[in-house]
Amino acid sequence: MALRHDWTKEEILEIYNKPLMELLYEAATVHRKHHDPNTVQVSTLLSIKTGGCPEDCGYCPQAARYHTDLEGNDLMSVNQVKAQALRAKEAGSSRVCMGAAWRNVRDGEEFDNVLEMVRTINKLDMEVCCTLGMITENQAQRLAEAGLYAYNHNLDTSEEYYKEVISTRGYEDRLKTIDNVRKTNVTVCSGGIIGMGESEEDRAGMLVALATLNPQPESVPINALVAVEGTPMEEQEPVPIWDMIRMVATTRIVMPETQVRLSAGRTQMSREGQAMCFFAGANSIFAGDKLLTTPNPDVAEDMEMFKMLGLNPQKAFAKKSKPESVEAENSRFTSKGEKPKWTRPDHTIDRNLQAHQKAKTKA
Ligand code: SAM
Ligand code: DTB
Ligand code: SF4
Repeated sequence: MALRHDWTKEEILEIYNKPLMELLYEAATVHRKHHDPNTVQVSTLLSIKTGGCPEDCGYCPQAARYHTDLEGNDLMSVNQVKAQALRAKEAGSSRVCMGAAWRNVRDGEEFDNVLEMVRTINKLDMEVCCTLGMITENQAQRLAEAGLYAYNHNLDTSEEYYKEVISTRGYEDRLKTIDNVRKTNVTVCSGGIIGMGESEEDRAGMLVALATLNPQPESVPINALVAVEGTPMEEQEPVPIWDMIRMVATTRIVMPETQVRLSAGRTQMSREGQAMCFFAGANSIFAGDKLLTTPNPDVAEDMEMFKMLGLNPQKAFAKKSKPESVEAENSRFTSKGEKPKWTRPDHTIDRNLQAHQKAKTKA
């Protein structure tokens, strides 16, 4: 059956709110039709540039304006990245996702170094993903040429609720970056966070925005908010596991071919809870004792869980062949020195302002 790209919020809400056993059965049926239910992708996160970010994302410990006890660092070296990627490969990961606390990518030495990191990991026969903030079409092409497999750029929530979370950029900037990535052969990874105080309508709204993209994203991370002290969301209650299961199942039903990633928040989840998420169609996780800056379950414990559930890690390039990687000296693209016009709506978000004020008083 052809994939649907015309999902409505009402339809998605109806799925999300089905009696749980119906929802699980339907999601598991879709899952089995499109994927091997015993294979789960294992991806390792690597924070190549931590903290000091100029944005005001209300959930993020890396935003400079909040006080979060975070030790920031400058861009890692290519050698450091290679060593970490090798460790991840030995631990069973087929993908490395490099994250940088940037608003957007700027052409120059640092971006050239990131391109070299992409080439280096590609040569290790691993899938390489980057999440570097907003990028232009030219930057997406340069990443593709270096051998990037995926670009992560989350929509995070519905367009309506986005305005309650971030004031330093707009939803349209996110969509534009995703579109820039889509113009290349790099796959799109885009998802969001639940537990930020959003309504069920907002959760459904985010899934509409993702599922109506054509093509749909190849991977969709579903994060449960990690409420970090100092951020505007420090007092958010943990997401009930049932919400996570419903969100995963609904994502699976509306995006049947996508890899659905059980992302941040797994340290709070029991094995039984995670098992239900896998049954509901999650087929990817982040492994490694750290996400970007916050804790994640132990690799050994995750592997024990895989054994217990009879799950096998997915091999690299199982879904799409390895991209070619062109050396810097043979590149067909040069920096265009563009100054893209990303928006800066700068509306007021009370809880973000309060957290910023509190951080200033503490300093
Ligand atoms: N700066 C880039 C950007 O914003 O696109 C890339 C890194 S950013 C940390 C990547 C994603 O991590 C965010 O879009 C958000 O979905 C997720 N994230 C950040 N902080 C989180 C938290 N406390 N809990 C759950 N997810 C979080
Ligand atoms: C995604 O959706 N989740 C990851 C990855 N993509 C970049 C990041 C989660 C970050 C959780 C908070 C932290 O560790 O800083
Ligand atoms: Fe910066 Fe990304 Fe964190 Fe927002 S989510 S503050 S852009 S690192």
